[in-house]
Amino acid sequence: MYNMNSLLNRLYSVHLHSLKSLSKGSLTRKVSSGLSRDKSVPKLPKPNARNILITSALPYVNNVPHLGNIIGCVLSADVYSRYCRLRNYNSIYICGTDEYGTATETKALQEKTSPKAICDKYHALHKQIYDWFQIDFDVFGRTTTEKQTEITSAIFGKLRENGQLSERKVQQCFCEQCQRFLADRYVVGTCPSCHFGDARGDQCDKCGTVLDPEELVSPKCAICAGQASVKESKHVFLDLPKIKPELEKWVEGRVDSGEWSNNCVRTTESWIRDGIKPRCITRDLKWGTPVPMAGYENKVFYVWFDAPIGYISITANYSESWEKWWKNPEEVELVQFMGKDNITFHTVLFPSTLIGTKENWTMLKRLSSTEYLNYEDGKFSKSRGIGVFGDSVAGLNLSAEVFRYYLLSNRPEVADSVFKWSDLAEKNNNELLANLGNLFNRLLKFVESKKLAVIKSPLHKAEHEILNLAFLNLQQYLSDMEEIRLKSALKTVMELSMMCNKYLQDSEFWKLSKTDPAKLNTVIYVSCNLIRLVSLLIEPFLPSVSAKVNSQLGIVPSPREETLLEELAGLKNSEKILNLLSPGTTANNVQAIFRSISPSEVSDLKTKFSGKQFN
Ligand code: 2FM
Ligand code: ZN
Repeated sequence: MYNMNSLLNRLYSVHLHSLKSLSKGSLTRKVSSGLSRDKSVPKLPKPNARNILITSALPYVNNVPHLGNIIGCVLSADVYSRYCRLRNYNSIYICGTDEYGTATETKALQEKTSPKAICDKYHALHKQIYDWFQIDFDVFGRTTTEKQTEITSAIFGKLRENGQLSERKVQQCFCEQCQRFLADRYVVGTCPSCHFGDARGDQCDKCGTVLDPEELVSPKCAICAGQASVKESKHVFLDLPKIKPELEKWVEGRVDSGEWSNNCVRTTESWIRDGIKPRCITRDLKWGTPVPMAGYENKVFYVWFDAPIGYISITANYSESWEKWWKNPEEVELVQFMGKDNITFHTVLFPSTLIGTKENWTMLKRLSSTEYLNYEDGKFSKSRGIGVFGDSVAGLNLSAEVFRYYLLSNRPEVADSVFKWSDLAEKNNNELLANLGNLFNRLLKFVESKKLAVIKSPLHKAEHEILNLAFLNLQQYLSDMEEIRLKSALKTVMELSMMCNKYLQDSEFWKLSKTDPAKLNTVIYVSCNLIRLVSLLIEPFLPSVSAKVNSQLGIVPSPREETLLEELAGLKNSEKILNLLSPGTTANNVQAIFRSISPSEVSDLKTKFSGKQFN
């Protein structure tokens, strides 16, 4: 549980600087309307609005995502996207499945079907899993579309026109046994840089070096473990050294803005220093985006060349006016979420492709990356049945809120973190149930059972204190969310909830109807409004918890409610928090939102996901 003193210190240390910059942004910005969540009408950038284009790394279609994948991108981006909507920013959240490549071809062979059928099946599975986790995309598309071919061809054409491409014969890994050229990830061997013995052909998981498979020492076929031989094949290369000066200028600007994390800056700079050489962008494969060039009929684009173009083509399938998002750097902020192994593809390779076209693309502004989430004492492994995968959560009698809360409060923001069932249960019991659930349930049950209502009432010392703390807490939350420090923002809301619990406990509200009815009115007035505040701030993290609390308070969705956070961000003093609820608000149909998780459940869950289900 929390320590009250350290909590107060943390709140009081909110820098004046961040308060000023926040209020400057929020008070002067024109609030645009666009309140409806009607997804059939695509959103487009608007003048004088903050237009934010949010993407989550496109998950590989052939993998069932595990909890680490979910917190790594789609869930983190969802929280930020929900926050942006509450601030009435004009944002869209784009994601979809990354469907091309050998992995899909291999899966199709395993399942005795076509790559297309694999993509259809697993795209639907991904969508179902993300729906369960309440991930609210504006569009969840896929990369195997005509628009993808069209836009990739156009980008390729521009690169060619601008002399950014060259052709070379390359020696390439070939498996005699499988009789096929091996895609990068299907070659394994020793990393030439750190000598790790199990490096993949595209990247070493140990030292992070981006590799070409021929660079591996003793390369082997990852499918049949046979020795990989090397054969000659002709390929197209993107001339990164030629693009380097412009890329460096752009990266410097981004680094100076302070909007990239240290990890992101370090990884990018070291790659630019050591890794800038012509990069092969075609492959000997069938399942991919065709290369529009004579002599390349049997080849396709390298997945890491065309997958990021997927962000653009998915947007293009959402709206014909996609260029208003993607070729509009003056008006659009591009914010991208991903796991740490994806950083250089988004800060070097994709930006170089865009720069090379000499067109006016919307370039990456802010990147939020995560480290890895491990599982209990090791790693998630679908094949060994270790860890929790998205297709097995629905039947566990645990709500999406519990997973969202645990994953977000344990988000591997600056270092790897570990999923532990005992920890999940502890956080559920001590934080969700004993802190947040207690605040909502205890007070609202009391208001309902005593038939009380919110009445404007005089404030005393305790009320001024808690409102001032809530105001500081709100500023801290806003500054965290703007900087995408999601874990810290969530902690801030939980601290606010704890302070409200303390205020209520100190008021001894349960005795007041007899001893001091006027004070009871004050306590109900203040604490119900504070509950509304907590429920609003928790909404990006736990949307259905918020919806339940709102429904118990009789709040119906309305334009004001949908963007209430923008109104709050403009407040200059704490007493305005008391305008959140209309006078006369009551509580109805109050029910507990959380339940306790017992030690025996923990032990059953641990056994179930320890790989034993396959024994
Ligand atoms: O690492 C991955 O899961 C990739 N499928 C991410 C692609 S992100 C984007 F570039 F498409
Ligand atoms: Zn092989």
